[in-house]
Amino acid sequence: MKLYVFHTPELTPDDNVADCAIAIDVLRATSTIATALASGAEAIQVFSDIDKLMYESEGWLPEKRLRAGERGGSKVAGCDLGNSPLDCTADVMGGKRLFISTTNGTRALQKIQASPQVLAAALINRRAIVEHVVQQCPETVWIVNAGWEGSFALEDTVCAGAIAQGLIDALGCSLADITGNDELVGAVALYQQWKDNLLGLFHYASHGKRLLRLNCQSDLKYCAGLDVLDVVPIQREMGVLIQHR
Ligand code: 3SL
Repeated sequence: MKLYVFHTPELTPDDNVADCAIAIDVLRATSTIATALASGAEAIQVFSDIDKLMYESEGWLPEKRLRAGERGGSKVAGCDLGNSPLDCTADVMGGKRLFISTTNGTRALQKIQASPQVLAAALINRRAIVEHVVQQCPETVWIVNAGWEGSFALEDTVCAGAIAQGLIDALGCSLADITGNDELVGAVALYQQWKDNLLGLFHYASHGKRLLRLNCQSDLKYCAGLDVLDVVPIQREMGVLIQHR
């Protein structure tokens, strides 16, 4: 197995040759997606365009759908929810389809949507993702970070490193054995440096600081939790993720 990390959707090659592609947006889209599915959402449908989201979701009964929209960290007017994973409780999500559009996370998912296997990962479901990948044993795995508007993000990179380290441990191989590109080595080094203080790292991250300014301390704390949800969000059809069973 060879692992590659791409720091942003823009840096991800267009000719997708990965057997398995994993999107990461720790703050907060993939944390929200994992939480919504763990709380019983029927599926998550992702959009980069908010007008398209509104149009597509119109076709669903209001009691069967939820619309989540985020731009610049804040809720989009007209949506039921913003992008806080803490809003994704079982009583809110149960049996509903979540239509979601966020600034960067949903773009990362769209970038890899043509891959044979598409997963959404965050720190909170890291172990579940690692176990799933070990089971499938794909030859090539791309980890695509959402970043922030085309730039590197610490929180996504540390999560990529956490997944890589989890795979190294589970497969009993060396870093050299699974390294596909230099970014992967950097991500593992970042994880090794910060694994005991992931929340502390978020305080250095530009998007972590942005969310703190928006009073999202509890979201940061929740998203820094490692291996707390046993859920594997997997693409069932283009742009639609379900919980893998
Ligand atoms: O960029 C994104 O997709 C979001 O996850 C950003 S935020 O955390 O909701 O502000």
